[in-house]
Amino acid sequence: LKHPLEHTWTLWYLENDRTKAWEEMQNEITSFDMVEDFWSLYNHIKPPSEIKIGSDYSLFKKGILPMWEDDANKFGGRWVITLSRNCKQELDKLWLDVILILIGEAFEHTDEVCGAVINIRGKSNKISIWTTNGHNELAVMKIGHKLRDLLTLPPHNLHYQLHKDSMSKQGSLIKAVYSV
Ligand code: M7G
Repeated sequence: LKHPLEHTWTLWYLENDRTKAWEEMQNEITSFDMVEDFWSLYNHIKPPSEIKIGSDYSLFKKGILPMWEDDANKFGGRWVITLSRNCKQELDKLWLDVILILIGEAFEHTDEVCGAVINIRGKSNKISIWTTNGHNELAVMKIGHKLRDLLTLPPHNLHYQLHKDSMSKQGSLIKAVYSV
């Protein structure tokens, strides 16, 4: 007997390739809706610490593309954790914890959650949790506090950025609309 998840989730892998447009670099890997199927997938793929610099994994609710442009994301934003020089085990554990929080629906306001992304960028890796409405301050803040508590992050490490600000960013700074 398998154990169903609340939602069906899709795993995406982005491999950096300068000959392609950004959207074309996203590859849909597979979807799952059972706890046991999640673990067989997880045990079968490389952990984030082993994938190439410039790559991303994204885990989104089935039907939501891991892109700002998707209807579920276009008014949304992300809680970002920036990880500078983490050890491999810490990076992999944090990503697994984020996934388990998402698929285990450990939040109130889980309807607001779209997915999560890990960007492997060498010096500073990022893990972000994407939500659907950046102006739903109550839900966004509840999710931020829950993440901070469950992931036992030190204060002032989680910053919420609107995707519309990421889209139009000038230089590398994207303003945070909330922080916890
Ligand atoms: P990133 O990979 O999110 O972060 O964005 P990084 O700066 O740490 O590498 C890098 C670039 O990828 C952006 O400036 C965009 O050109 C492109 N990009 C990233 N995202 C998440 C999107 C997206 O959702 N849609 C589109 N069209 N381009 C994106």
